[in-house]
Amino acid sequence: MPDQFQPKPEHKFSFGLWTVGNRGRDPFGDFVREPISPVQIVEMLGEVGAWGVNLHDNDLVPIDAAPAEYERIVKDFKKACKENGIVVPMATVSLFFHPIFRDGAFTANDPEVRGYAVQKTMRAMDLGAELGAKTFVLWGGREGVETDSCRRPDEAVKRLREAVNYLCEYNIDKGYGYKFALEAKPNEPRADIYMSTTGHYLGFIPTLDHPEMVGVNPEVAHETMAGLNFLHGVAQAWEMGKLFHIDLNDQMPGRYDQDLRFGSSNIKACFFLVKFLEDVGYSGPRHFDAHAYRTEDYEGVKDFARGCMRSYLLLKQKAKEWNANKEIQSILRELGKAANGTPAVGKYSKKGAAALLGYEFNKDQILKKRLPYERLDQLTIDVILQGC
Ligand code: GLT
Ligand code: MN
Ligand code: MN
Repeated sequence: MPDQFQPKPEHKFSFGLWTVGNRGRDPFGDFVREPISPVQIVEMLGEVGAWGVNLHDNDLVPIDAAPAEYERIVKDFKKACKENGIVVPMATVSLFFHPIFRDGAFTANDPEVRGYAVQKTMRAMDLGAELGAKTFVLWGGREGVETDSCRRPDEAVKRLREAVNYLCEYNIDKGYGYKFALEAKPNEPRADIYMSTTGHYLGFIPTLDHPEMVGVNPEVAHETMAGLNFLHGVAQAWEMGKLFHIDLNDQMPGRYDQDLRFGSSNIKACFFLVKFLEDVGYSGPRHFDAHAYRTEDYEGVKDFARGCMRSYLLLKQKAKEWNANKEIQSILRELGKAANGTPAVGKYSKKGAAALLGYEFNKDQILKKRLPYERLDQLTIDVILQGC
C-alpha cells in the first residue's frame, strides 16, 4: 500500500471510546462483543494508527465512582494514552444514558434534572481538562419530545441557552480554554429533538452570552437522516468560523442513525466533503463517530477503524486529482466568465446601483452559454472510480 494512505498523527484521526468500544447492542438485540476497557481501546487505537481518543465522562469513569476509583481509572488511562501515543482532543458528557434524562437534561421540566445535568457537565469538563481536551462537545440527544403538550418549545430554547451560558462562565472561571461544539440531530432517541440541524444551532449561537466560545460539531449521519446535504451545512458553519469539530461516518438517508464506516455508503457525498475540508484547510480533528457492523468481532472493529481512515485518505488523494484535472478546471473557469462590461454587483453604492440599473442584460445571449454539468459530474465520477 502506498505510504500516503497510512494514517499519521498530522491527519488528526480520532475515535470515541464509544465507537471502537461499541459492543453491537441495538434496540432489538443484545451485545455481540465482549466488553473491552478504555485502556484496551487506547491500545487498539495505537495499533491501527489513530491520533486521538474522545470520550464521554461515563465511557471512562462509571457514573457513581468513588473518588479513589476515579483517580485510579484516570491515572491508568493517561498512562495508556502516553504509552500508545494517543491524545485526548475532545471530551463530552453523557446526558442521555441514565434514566434521569428521560425528559431531557438542560431542557427537562424538572429543575432538579436541569441542575444535575449542569453539575454533571461541569464535572465532565473537569475530567476532559485533566486529560488535555480543548474541545467540549454537547449533543442533546434527549433534548426533545414525543408530545409538544409537555412544554413550549421556546421555553426549551431558553433553558438550553441558560445552561450553555452557565457552562461558558464555568469555562472562563476555571481557565480551561475549551471551545464548545454543539451537535444537532433531528430525532432518535427522542421522537423530535429541538436542535434538529446544524443550521438550527448556527441560529442559536449568536444569541448566547459568549458566542465566540461556541461552534458546531456536525455529523454526517444526522443531517443525512433529515434528508439534507451535509456538505452545505458544514460549509455554512465553516464560512461563519463555527466549524469547531466534525463527526465523520456514513448513513443511508431516511433511516435510523446508522453510524456506518466513513465512505461506506455515499461515496460521492463523502468525496465532496473531504475535498471541502482539505480545500479550505480545516485543521481540526477528523473524528470518526461510527461503529463496526454488528456482525464483527474485535479484529473486524480494527478493519472498520482502518477503513474509516483509509477511505478519508483515498478521497483526499482523489480531491487532489480533481483539483489538478485540466478539463474540470477549464470548465470551472468558463462558468464564472461574464461578457465584457457587465457591472459587478459587489457592495452597494449609489454609483454602482445606477450602473446596474442602466445596464441591458441580453438574456438570449446569456442562455446560449453552456452549463456542462453532466460532463463535469462524469469527470468527477471518473476521478473517483479510476485507480489511485
Ligand atoms: C452518541 C451520538 C453521537 C454523539 C456522541 C456525543 S454520543 O453516540 O450518537 O452522535 O456524537 O455525545
Ligand atoms: Mn456524533
Ligand atoms: Mn450518529
